[in-house]
Amino acid sequence: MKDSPDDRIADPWGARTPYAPGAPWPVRTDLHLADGVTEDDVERWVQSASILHSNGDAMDIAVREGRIVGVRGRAGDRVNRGRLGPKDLYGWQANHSADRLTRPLVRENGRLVETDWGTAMDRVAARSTRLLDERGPGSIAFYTSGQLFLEEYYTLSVLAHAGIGTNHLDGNTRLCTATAAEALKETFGSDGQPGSYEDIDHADTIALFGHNMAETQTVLWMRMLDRLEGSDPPRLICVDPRFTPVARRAEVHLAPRPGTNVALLNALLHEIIRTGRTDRAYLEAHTVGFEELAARVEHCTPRWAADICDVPVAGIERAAEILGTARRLLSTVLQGVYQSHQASAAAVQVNNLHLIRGMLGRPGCGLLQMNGQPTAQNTRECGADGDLPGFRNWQNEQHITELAELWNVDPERIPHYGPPTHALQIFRYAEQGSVRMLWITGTNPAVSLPELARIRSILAQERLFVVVQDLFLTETAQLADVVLPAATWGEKTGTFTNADRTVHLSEKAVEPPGEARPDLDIFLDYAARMGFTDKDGGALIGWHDPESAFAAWQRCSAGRPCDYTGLGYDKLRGASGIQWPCTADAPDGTPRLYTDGFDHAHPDRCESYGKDMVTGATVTPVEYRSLNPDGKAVIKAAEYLPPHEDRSAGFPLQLITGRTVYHFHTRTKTGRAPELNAAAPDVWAEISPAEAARQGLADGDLVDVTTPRGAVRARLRTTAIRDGVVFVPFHYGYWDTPAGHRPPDGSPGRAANETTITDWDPLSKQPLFKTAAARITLAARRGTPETAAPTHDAGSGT
Ligand SMILES: Nc1nc2c(c(=O)[nH]1)N[C@H]1C(S)=C(S)[C@@H](COP(=O)(O)OP(=O)(O)OC[C@H]3O[C@@H](n4cnc5c(=O)[nH]c(N)nc54)[C@H](O)[C@@H]3O)O[C@H]1N2
Ligand SMILES: Nc1nc2c(c(=O)[nH]1)N[C@H]1C(S)=C(S)[C@@H](COP(=O)(O)OP(=O)(O)OC[C@H]3O[C@@H](n4cnc5c(=O)[nH]c(N)nc54)[C@H](O)[C@@H]3O)O[C@H]1N2
Ligand SMILES: [Mo]
Repeated sequence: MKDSPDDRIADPWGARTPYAPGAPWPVRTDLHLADGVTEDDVERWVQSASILHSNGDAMDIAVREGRIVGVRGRAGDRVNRGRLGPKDLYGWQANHSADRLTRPLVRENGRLVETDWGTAMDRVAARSTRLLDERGPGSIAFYTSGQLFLEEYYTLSVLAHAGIGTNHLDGNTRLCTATAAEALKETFGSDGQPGSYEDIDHADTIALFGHNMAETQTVLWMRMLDRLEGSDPPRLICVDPRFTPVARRAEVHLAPRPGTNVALLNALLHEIIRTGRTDRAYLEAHTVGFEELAARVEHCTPRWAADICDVPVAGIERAAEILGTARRLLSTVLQGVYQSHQASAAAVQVNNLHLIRGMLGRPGCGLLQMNGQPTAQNTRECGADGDLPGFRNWQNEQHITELAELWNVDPERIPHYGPPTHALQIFRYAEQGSVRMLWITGTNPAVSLPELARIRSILAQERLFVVVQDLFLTETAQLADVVLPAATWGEKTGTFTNADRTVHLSEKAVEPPGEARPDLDIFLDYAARMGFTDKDGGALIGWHDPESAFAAWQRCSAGRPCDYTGLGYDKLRGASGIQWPCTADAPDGTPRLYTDGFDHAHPDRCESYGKDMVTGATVTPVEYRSLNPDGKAVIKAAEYLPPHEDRSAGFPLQLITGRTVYHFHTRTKTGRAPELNAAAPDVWAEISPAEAARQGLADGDLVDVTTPRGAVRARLRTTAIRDGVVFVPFHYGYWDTPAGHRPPDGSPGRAANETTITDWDPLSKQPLFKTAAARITLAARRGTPETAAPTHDAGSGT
């Protein structure tokens, strides 16, 4: 069928195509073209995939007269079978936005002025050289993205690790899926998604933990809706303090107090063990650590958890019954788990749930420790998140030797004296003065990091040389010393990998605006200017375009869990994306990992020896080898610990932040797409009607949401959410306010991160965007003139 996108703002998921268990998901081809353009007018369709979430929805870009004029889902692709979500149907319009950066900018006498590429890149190279001479490699840091292409990350990773020789390289993936990676490493020894989207077709039970899939992976949710409306539908469990669209379809919805996931999960594990619903043979053959888990959750009864989480005992028992009797269980985990104080501990308990029930490696038995950003998987596998490329282990000398041979450098040149520096620590070093140059690519930390007043003051320091590579003059770019205009999706070629390991090729469809250049070209230019060499004096980076960069990466991935050696651009030009590992032995890719044991967890192969579940201290190689000599899955128990920031008389509420279906992050793209912008033009705050009554507030009032760090001024919406919890979307920065930038600190802002805390999960180092103590106060009654709104026009939202 074909779906007309006329009302995909009002109905983000479009028409249903129900199907039965085990049947293929029917095709539905979604299409959206600019006003007045018909399919006959399109001159070329250029292959690509979605860049506005991690689902990897394959699409063709419609081109006419050198411009993008629309998109169409690819019917043959395994991921979406032709479907697209609202952001993808409309978001491409941002490519042609009139305010794209078209020339490099440099700071002169305090102001950013246009210049040519040579001048801008010379400045970056000269500063790098001077810092290397005067202060050494530890004075240079890179903060990148989950939105560039694989070829770009690998190049950046090699130039940072072996060219500069710094350990200060991380991605905004730290804010996003660091916990997914960590949880997979803790349990399976290595990153790498066990499951497949096809598990949705087979599952009889689906559980979503802190994942508002309906709004954040709309096409995956369409697949679930089609199962729910077909014959023999799966049973759905949702764990989320809000009554999200997912919760509304769930058979059991548990709405815990934010920050209590570990207590809830321990109670579910307790019940499954108590009722004898474990798979003893599977545990025996494939795991270590079960006895400790059983002992640790012994006291975690549903009644115990009900008090902590404030959910009904019967609800926990019901969920445990469903999970305990499932025959094909699929679970997904995302930010409601990852962005809290026990993020890794909780995510690991979901892994444990699958292990004790033997629910892995078979159709329908899927575990999706989800990604968020489109190319976050590649940031991780290429080592642009600080870890070493190819999921190599910084504590394993053999892995370092492999990289050193591959790059033809001395092993000592690759920093591996300690764990990679995580993003918030990089900013801390910049604050303290040991980091003197920070190169930011494809991320907007002046809106997306916690505690924005602090981030702004760090970036604004005179002594810190800030390079920002972006499409627009973002809130972050405004604070830079050099701004490099980048080409983006549709304007450059490269590959990327979605949350279920599906690799797609995205081809260049149109020219970038003005002098904007692909990120790969910028990194290669920098490497050439810096003259990075290998130990024989040859060029460290010997590739020159996307395809040769991909080939270099294939060599690096060989023999590792994320083996790309069987792939190639030509192969990826076929009907569908392909799941890694893809090798000569598995030329069509690999639907599921761990169909036959957990060999990536072997002490010689594993990416990590694991961490302490409370402190995050690293386990030593010797300890790991004695715990898990044969490479089995590791069951790790965790004690529940309360959230770090307590509510108090002054801050009686819990603040959680997150997303709406219509916007992507700091809205640099979706805010420039008219349909999406109109659907959610300004920030709002959600509390329950009962909570509003308690606070003397009403729907539509203008309120300030205040924490010990700062305040956000927003329109109040009363919605179905736990009493005592306030939700604020984090999308709204300042670029589209009348002033275009944040006015001086002190007044309430518009960005949720004015209020969030500098604090992180001890294992994954992912910041805590989902638990802070807050209060909500009236700024102006609905309908009164807004004299008190200094920072922006607070529209009513929708
Ligand atoms: N429309 C849209 N889609 C996106 C994105 C986007 O910006 N917009 N971004 C992409 C990216 S990078 C990411 S990372 C993903 C994120 O996708 P999600 O994780 O689905 O999105 P969030 O809204 O951040 O958080 C999910 C849910 O966590 C719940 N939650 C809060 N606290 C708790 C808690 O203590 N326990 C539990 N169980 N739940 C809690 C919130 O109520 C919220 O509904 O989305 C991707 N897709
Ligand atoms: N309070 C709160 N804060 C959060 C979250 C939350 O739930 N609550 N979620 C966190 C999560 S999960 C994430 S992923 C982050 C996202 O936070 P950010 O990564 O900061 O958000 P984006 O707006 O996606 O920023 C991407 C930037 O890259 C630019 N860009 C796009 N394509 C390209 C390209 O090809 N090349 C280059 N050079 N630039 C490009 C865009 O214009 C944009 O400025 O936010 C985190 N912050
Ligand atoms: Mo994310």
